[in-house]
Amino acid sequence: MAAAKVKTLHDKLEAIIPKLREEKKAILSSDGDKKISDVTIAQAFGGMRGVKGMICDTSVVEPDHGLIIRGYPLLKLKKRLPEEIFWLLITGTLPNKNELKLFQKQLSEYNKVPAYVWKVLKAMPKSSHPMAMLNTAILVMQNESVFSKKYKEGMPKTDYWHPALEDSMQILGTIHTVAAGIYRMKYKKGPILEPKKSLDWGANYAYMLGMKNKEEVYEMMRLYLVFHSDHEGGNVSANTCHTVGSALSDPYYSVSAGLNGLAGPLHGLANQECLGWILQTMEKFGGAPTEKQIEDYAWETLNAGKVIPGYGHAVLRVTDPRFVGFNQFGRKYLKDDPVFKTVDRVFKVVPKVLVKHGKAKSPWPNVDAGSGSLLYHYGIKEFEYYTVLFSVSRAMGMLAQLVLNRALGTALTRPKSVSTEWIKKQIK
Ligand code: CMX
Repeated sequence: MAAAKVKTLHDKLEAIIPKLREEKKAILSSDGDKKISDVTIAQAFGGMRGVKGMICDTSVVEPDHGLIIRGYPLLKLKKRLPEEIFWLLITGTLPNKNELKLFQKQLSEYNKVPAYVWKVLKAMPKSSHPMAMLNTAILVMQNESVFSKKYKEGMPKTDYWHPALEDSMQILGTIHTVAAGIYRMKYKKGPILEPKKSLDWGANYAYMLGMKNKEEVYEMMRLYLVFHSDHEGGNVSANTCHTVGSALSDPYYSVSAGLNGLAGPLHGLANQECLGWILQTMEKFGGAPTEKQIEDYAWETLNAGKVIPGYGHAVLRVTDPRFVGFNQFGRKYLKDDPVFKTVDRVFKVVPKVLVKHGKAKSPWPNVDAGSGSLLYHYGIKEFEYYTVLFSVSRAMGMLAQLVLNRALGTALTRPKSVSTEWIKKQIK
């Protein structure tokens, strides 16, 4: 019997896209006029929370279960490589061993960061936030976009996904090198390192950051990159990338735009704020605080009109499985670390405080509550950098969604806004 042909990611998509197009066409023609959502005035004023108005197939976030990637509850994927997750997000199935190997090889062929990127980064003010540096780097690389070039030359709509995938490979092939370079440049950690052929994508990122060369560190980094990869389509970064991409802006424009959203304190920046909050409690109480001290500090934060970072969520109503996964890792490898101990103790105290406070719809920890303590333990102490790590991972979800959207001819995003006057007339 002949051996099964090893498929590239491109081959695999080429085989499934016609079926996805047919499926969409059939649904629209038989049931296109069926209603899936109503919108209240409160939702229109309230960030459209809960309004079902877009399609995203890469993952779903169930309020009671958290992230499910293509049918896999997240914790079932915790031993997988980020490269496998990208493949899963975009195709709906995990790659087999040979497909993975070939994909890793192909991805590593896209690893050249153009020299002008480093020049631009070096020219930025020393005080620039590392997220501003990462987003600038991706935006300036727009110069490489094959999608833009092919669009200018003229290509049929059905072909959009080919150059979108190629740009995505280029972004994923370089984003970890750029992100690590930013870290080393900004925090004076020594020369910028190039990826090693022998390492996978996640391990390479840890290596290029200059983290200790050991399997435990690589395991943490892979876990971090898998856990942050996607969170369905409506969150600020994914939704922004989706909207910008719907105007047929290329993947560089779209991902950079999405990451600008991730840089907000209510979204990805919360992980920097969260570790800051943990360290403040430790500083205030001279080491890992007691449960009572944490409770007092939580109330002090809330009474000052601030949020407790890392807690609450727009969709989730249970402890985020991503927090659970990081917590399990922490208990295995760093249970005596004072920062990790504090995170663990905060988890015991803060949900009760938030319930008493009575505002947050979810008192439970989200992804950002625990991830920082792992990074801190392994030597990444500059916590304003943490959202960059989140970004390297989230680029996978945004790009997977974008390629699928170009393949399926997703329409230009254009919801209808209404004025307050219009609302007042409706009420009358
Ligand atoms: N601490 C204090 N108050 C909180 C809170 C928290 N952790 N979480 C929610 N609330 C408050 C809200 O500020 C809101 O107050 P107002 O009515 O005065 O505006 C009220 O509770 C209701 O909010 P909600 O419906 O429960 O939550 P939202 O969907 O509006 O916001 C989120 C969700 C994540 C922005 C919010 O829970 C928050 O600010 N958490 C802290 C920041 C954070 O951890 N962000 C990271 C989220 C994960 C990510 O995207 O990366």
